[in-house]
Amino acid sequence: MVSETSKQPRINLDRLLGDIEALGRFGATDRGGVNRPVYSDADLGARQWLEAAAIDAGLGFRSDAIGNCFLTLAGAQPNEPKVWTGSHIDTVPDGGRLDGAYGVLSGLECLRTLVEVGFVPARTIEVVAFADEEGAYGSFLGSRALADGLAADYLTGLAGRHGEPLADGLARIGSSIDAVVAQAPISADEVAAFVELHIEQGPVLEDAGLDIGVVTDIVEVAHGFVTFLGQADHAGTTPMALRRDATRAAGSFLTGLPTVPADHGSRTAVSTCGMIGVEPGAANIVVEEIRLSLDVRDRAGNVPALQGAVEELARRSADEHGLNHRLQWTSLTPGVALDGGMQQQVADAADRVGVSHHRMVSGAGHDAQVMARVVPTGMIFVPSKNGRSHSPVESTAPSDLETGANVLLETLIGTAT
Ligand code: HGY
Ligand code: MN
Ligand code: MN
Repeated sequence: MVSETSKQPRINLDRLLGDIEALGRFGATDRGGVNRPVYSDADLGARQWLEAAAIDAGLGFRSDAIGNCFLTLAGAQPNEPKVWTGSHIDTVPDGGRLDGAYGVLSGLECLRTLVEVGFVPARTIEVVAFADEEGAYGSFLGSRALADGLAADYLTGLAGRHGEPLADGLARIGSSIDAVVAQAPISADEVAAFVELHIEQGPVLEDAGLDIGVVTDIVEVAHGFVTFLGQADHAGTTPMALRRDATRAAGSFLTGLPTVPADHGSRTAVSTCGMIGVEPGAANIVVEEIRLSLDVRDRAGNVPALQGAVEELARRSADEHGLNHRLQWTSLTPGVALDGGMQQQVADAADRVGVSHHRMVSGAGHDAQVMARVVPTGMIFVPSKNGRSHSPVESTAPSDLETGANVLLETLIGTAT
């Protein structure tokens, strides 16, 4: 569709809202959220839906060994480096319908609109749905396969949130670890630019009454686990003074964890424990092992200091109760400053759409911070209602969804011609 004022193509909001609704049905929960981990039945259904939607829009479709999907609008100069946009269609457990999906579906709607108005870009434009951004097996697995390549020994050690080996997940999409290892990362001359459209997932834009976030930096994210080691005993007969109850050390640790960012990080620093596992796991057994997940974040370069403080807190918490512990970091995704030229492309696109914009840091991790390692990368945010996300209440006003998709469309036209 072409806008009356600027004669520039504009997306069709009803179609985009319909796609968000349709994709949200794959893994829909009874709380109004979405549970769609990578390689799950819901994910397989979503992939098939996406392929059909791409073909129906007159686009090409392919997927790679790790399960990244690519929707393609061929350019007039097919040998020129491509322009990529995209995000992820996997979700956190009982997450929202927009986190990731909004960026992929807006990309689809942008390419559908370009086909509709007969606009042929010079460069081929592809929408990428990256696999396992949310880290059911390993954070940013799909984008890391494209940017860095993934080694066999790393992949064979990966398991899903419930222990299922990565090889089993890959088999569900007809792939294997060997196929992933054999897939070469992209070369610098394959892709000229990458831009990701995403909901902000925080309160900044809404509080400031702004339409668009032009992302300048994405935080560094470290994930890991600390396990406190006690001794299983009868919950009724074992005298309190003789118990080696792992929950006591975990209690001290969880009380201290929220103070680490303020004491050891910048204003952007955060930390949390999102997963707790207990063994043996019965009400009448003193806990032998308690395993806590770790998520610590801060501006690029600051996270190692936070990790040191967390390690010291774990040591102190175990010693205080005469218990042992083990702590293992499983990933550190470096923070990045996004390409200045791409930031300007996004800001200029927002000006052409006629909306306000604001440069800001992303406290959430994104595939964009992985792609930025190999491609000039930009990121566009739209406001989140009450700053909520990773929850069924996640939502963004349709007018804001439309604005973001049109700024993406203008950014793609600006970078692909
Ligand atoms: O954890 C994150 O920031 C993202 O949702 N994967
Ligand atoms: Mn997320
Ligand atoms: Mn996301």
